[in-house]
Amino acid sequence: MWTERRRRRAQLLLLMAAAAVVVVGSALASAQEAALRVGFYRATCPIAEDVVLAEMRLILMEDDTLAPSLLRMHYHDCFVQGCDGSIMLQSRKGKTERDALPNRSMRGYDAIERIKARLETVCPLTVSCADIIAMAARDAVYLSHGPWYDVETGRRDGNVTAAEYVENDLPPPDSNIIDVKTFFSVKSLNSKDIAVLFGCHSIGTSHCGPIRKRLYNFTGNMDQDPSLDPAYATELRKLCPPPRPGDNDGVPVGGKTKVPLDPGSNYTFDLSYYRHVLATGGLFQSDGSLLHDPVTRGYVEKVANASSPDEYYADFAAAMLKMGRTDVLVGDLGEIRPTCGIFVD
Ligand code: HEM
Ligand SMILES: *[C@@H]1O[C@H](CO)[C@@H](O)[C@H](O)[C@H]1NC(C)=O
Ligand SMILES: *[C@@H]1O[C@H](CO)[C@@H](O)[C@H](O)[C@H]1NC(C)=O
Ligand SMILES: *[C@@H]1O[C@H](CO)[C@@H](O)[C@H](O)[C@H]1NC(C)=O
Ligand SMILES: *[C@@H]1O[C@H](CO)[C@@H](O)[C@H](O)[C@H]1NC(C)=O
Ligand SMILES: CC(=O)N[C@H]1CO[C@H](CO)[C@@H](O)[C@@H]1O
Repeated sequence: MWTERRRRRAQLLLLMAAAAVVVVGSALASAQEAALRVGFYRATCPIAEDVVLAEMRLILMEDDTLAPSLLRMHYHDCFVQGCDGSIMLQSRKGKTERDALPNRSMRGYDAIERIKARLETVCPLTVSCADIIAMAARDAVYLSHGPWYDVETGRRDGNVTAAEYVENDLPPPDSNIIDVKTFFSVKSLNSKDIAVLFGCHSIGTSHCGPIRKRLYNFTGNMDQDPSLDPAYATELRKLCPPPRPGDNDGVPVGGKTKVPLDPGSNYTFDLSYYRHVLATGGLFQSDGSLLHDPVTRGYVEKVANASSPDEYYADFAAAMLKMGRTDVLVGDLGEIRPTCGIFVD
């Protein structure tokens, strides 16, 4: 229902981005990258990262399902309007990123606000919401038994947001590899980055909504996606019953049931996501799409067979830093607010 229109918009955005690169390009990009750095708060708030990690431990002790949610939040923040904390902004008129369709399954806003409140007591008006989201994502991976990496900081917060940006910037779960590559290349992320970052789906769950189509009405003839392993599909159909009339429009998340993205190890950040995709075709069509391109498929096979996670973890750190540099506000741009979820209208 949404892919075609969004694909065309993404292609247009890609052309515009290419044009912009030619005009202002490298000067701006390198100025932005230069301002983000590991340990940005070393002088102004040396305990910032310790406070975030300590608070994250408490938050996840109360609800460990928030780890994947907070990792996902960094991806959504970065892809929509840059990593500028704008995912936290609220609107009385229902017009922000928080109000958009993919956000109906987004969680963790209170956790970010809680970390921000702690930081305001120790270093008032110093640490941006965008950086808190980036640090929380890193800590979420680490506390899910994944790798630690040095996170870059120095982002400032934006106050511009719109629900429609979300639809334009985030690929939908029924994307094929061409769509995925188009959306990611707008953010200067290449095929390897895609294959690496999709490993985020090693933790967390999905509602039934995003997979209903591939289970029950793949081509519109009440059929099942043939690229999905039949045994896995049977298991998913048990968890996610057929949609009732109106479900696809009225209840985008598709009920309360949640299914693991990486069955068997959904709260452990590890390499099993890649074995899962190879064996079953993955939960979303976008996960399975990794198998339909030589570069991404080669990467999936390599990681699935890896005897040690070290190389993947190094790739993951590099790709997360790259994603974390997307359209950031640095220097005099943006602002540092006392709270993150301010109302913009
Ligand atoms: C084509 C790209 C992607 C698509 C289509 C996609 C789609 C989705 C969907 C539909 C969900 C389930 C939401 C729900 O119903 O609850 C989800 C969950 C998740 N996504 Fe992605 N995603 C993509 C890329 C990424 C990337 C690059 C990351 C990390 C950097 C990421 C991290 C996560 C995590 C951790 C969850 C679990 C959230 C939770 O348990 O609350 N995703 N994704
Ligand atoms: C199946 O898909 C077709 C084509 O998109 C649509 O017209 C039909 O209403 C769908 N059926 C159900 C039960 O969702
Ligand atoms: C995986 O997710 C499902 C659904 O949320 C949950 O019931 C199950 O306990 C999780 N498994 C693990 C190993 O945490
Ligand atoms: C890696 O995995 C693929 C798919 O399971 C398999 O065909 C291939 O032989 C494996 N390669 C190595 C080097 O183990
Ligand atoms: C957004 O931030 C700019 C400064 O960065 C400020 O001038 C403007 O008033 C802010 N707008 C809103 C709606 O808060
Ligand atoms: C968590 C959150 O802010 N969810 C919002 C997503 O969008 C719907 C529809 O606009 C809002 O009602 C939710 O509050």
